[in-house]
Amino acid sequence: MSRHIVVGAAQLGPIARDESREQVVERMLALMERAHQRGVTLLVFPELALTTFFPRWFIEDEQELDRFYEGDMPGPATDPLFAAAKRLGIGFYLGYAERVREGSQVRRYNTAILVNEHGSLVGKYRKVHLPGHAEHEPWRPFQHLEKRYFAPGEEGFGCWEAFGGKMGMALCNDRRWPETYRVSALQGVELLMLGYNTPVHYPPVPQHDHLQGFHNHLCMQAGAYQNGMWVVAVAKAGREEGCDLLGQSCIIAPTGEIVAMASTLEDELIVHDCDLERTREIREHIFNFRLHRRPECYGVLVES
Ligand code: ING
Repeated sequence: MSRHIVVGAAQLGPIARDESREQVVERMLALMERAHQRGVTLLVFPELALTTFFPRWFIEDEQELDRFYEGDMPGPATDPLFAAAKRLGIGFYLGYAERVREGSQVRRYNTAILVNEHGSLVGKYRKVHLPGHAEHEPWRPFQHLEKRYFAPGEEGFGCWEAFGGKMGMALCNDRRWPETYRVSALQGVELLMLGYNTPVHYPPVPQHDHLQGFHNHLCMQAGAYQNGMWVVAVAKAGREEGCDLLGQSCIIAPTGEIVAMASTLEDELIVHDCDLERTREIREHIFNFRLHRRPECYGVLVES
């Protein structure tokens, strides 16, 4: 028995600070059309896919900062994505900066949504692990102000029935934390999708710069194997506003094998026919949680 889903990873090259959402959506629609020609039914876009990675700057002007957030989803610029999803029968994951009014408060999140092949919103995820810092640190060649520009997601990791299976979502730094995969797998997630914007240069520890590609795949291959799940990881890549972002978007099988990987730092589509039933090879054997897992020994994991 197999349960196939043809998945596409739609890597995006650099997005300029002054590039309009309409221009970016045009690029995404071109990738969606190509994905359609290849039989894709689920297309994964990067984190913060509609704009340049603005946390690299210290932006004091509130209005200037707000330019990078979406108030409505879908909104005028993203409606064409939802319409294309419906027309082509392709669902998608989209990462974006969300601005939402909660009572009298305005809250800002690093968010991803899952839209099904009918163009309907299936789920929303708000980034749990925010990296970087909250105050301006002028010593850095560029900032990483996610702790300033976003509130951490409070709902944690979810599981959504769609595309004939159980789907999970994460964002960027989440992929470095083993809890992301385990919490998702314990809810039954068979395919975890995530977008990332990863500067190759990491100012606090520059001696690790040459390891960024290794660490990127190490975390996700381990997470996939140890939890018997597919992982689809999609970069915003290339030299964006003078900052080199890691590429190497990939699709990883529950065995931990990379079955497809991008080879450019541009807009690039990679595709793989994922059999969701293959999660059973791992979950019914080596990592059979019911038979082998010892939660009574792991208490320290959930102490703060
Ligand atoms: N970016 C980076 C990431 O976790 C980072 C932050 C870069 C951490 C390099 C460690 C090394 O991939 C985001 N957006 O989380």
